[in-house]
Amino acid sequence: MSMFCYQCQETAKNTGCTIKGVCGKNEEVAKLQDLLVYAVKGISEIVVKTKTDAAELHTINHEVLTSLFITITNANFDADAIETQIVKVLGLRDQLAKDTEYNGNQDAAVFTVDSRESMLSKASSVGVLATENEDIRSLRELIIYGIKGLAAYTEHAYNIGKEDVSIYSFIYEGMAATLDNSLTADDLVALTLKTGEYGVKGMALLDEANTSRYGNPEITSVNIGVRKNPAILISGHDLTDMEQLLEQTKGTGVDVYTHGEMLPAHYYPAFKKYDNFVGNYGNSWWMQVGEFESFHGPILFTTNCIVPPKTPEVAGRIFTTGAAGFPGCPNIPADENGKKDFSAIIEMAKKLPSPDEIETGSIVGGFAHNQILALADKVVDAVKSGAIKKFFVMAGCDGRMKSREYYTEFAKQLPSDTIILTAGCAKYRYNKLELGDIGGIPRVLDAGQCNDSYSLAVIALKLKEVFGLDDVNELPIAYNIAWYEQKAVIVLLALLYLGVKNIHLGPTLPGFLSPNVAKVLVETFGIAGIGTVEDDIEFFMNA
Ligand code: SF4
Ligand code: SF3
Repeated sequence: MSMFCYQCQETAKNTGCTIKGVCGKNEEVAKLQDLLVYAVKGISEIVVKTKTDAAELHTINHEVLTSLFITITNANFDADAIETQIVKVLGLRDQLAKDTEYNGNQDAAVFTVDSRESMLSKASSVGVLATENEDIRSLRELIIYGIKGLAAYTEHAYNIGKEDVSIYSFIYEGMAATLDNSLTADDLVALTLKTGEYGVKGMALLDEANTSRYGNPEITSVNIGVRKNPAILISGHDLTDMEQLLEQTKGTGVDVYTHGEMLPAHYYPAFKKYDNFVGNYGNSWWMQVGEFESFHGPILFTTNCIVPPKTPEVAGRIFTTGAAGFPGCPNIPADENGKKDFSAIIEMAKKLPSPDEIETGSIVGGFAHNQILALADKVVDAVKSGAIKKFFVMAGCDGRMKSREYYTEFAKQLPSDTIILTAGCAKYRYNKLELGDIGGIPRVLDAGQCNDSYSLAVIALKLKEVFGLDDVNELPIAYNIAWYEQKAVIVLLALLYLGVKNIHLGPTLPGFLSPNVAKVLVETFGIAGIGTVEDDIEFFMNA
């Protein structure tokens, strides 16, 4: 077996990618990512064993976030960039060991490598399969994937200047625990819930960072057509990149469009002032194949999800920044103040044709917690009068599997007295359907990016309070969540931590859940997969 990865929903046969990733990740990249995760475990071991205060580790904290983010599905396919990060992290690890007088011998904290070859060879013995017991392996990976998602959200908050040292301390605790052979399955289940607790903290921190800097998302109609100017497409989740791109393009005659998970940027008041911020082009991440061709202008990836470009023409227009990377595509660095120079992208845009129109019209979103709570009276009245029977939280990810048509069909067949609460790229499966409204409340309420699932939790907790209920599960809310990558894992763990039960997860249950771990999740939390649209709607409506 040349590689092993089972961290995402598209993993081969739902058991593991072993020759090449379904995502396009090759063996070399997969192994280097395994080694980078292992190096982070080594740093974590040193921090935990020497009881070092994370507040003193500024550079290391940030590099740990970036390293974990790099290993998220579809974030970085660039072996050279990952090797550079490994070298950097090992240097920091060794300096930390010296400074803290670490005298342990945990391999992750002490191993050395001196070439690409030695890295690949080392990686072969430290990947996912290094843990032999399949239940322990499953729980360790569940924790690591949750932490990867947490690291991504924490990195976005960091970029806005918001930090919470307790999150870094937890990341070290959690990553170090995955090396600790004395921990039992029960210990790891407890740590899984703790990961969810920090998931809530991380999403709350990012929410605070985004809204304090860019204002509270508000109801917004987003244009999905095009204008005739040259243009740049920006994808991913990082709003500081969004801000800098808008600042640098204003007055240049170059328009800016969002793709995929960047769509919710339109909902923030701070970005509405830019005349060249035109709209959203296309759909969710996997539709970039095709949509990037007809866009014609340069594309900036601020995070996942990158699909390896099919033609050199498209590849030649792709730029990355932050943790994102693709071989041959420039990665635009930040200076010590976080400033990035996007002039190369802007100059390229000026020489290229304007985008082809692929749709016209608009979509409506911006229903994050502040906006929904402003409408709370209306929502509560509609529930009391019976105009709204049930809410369906359908947050999460989209993906290319045909089985995801389930979500479009599910949205179409839901009774007209139900409301869909969404966040993340999952929304593209139904956000352009004509589902109407209930007394002026649209039937699809988009809170924003996947991290804005936090908003949906805040809304649920608020409704619980308004209706005077003891348990969030007594609300007329059903959870039918679509997952793909590790950010969805932290969203799921956060919901479990908040006490939400009976979440249905699809289109398949994670391949990394061993039968026993899956059983614990089913028995303790009522987690279930999906069935047919008809059966599931009937089940949810009668639950
Ligand atoms: Fe396979 Fe997903 Fe891992 Fe890519 S990220 S190698 S598709 S499991
Ligand atoms: Fe989508 Fe990749 Fe997960 Fe942020 S962009 S939700 S899949």
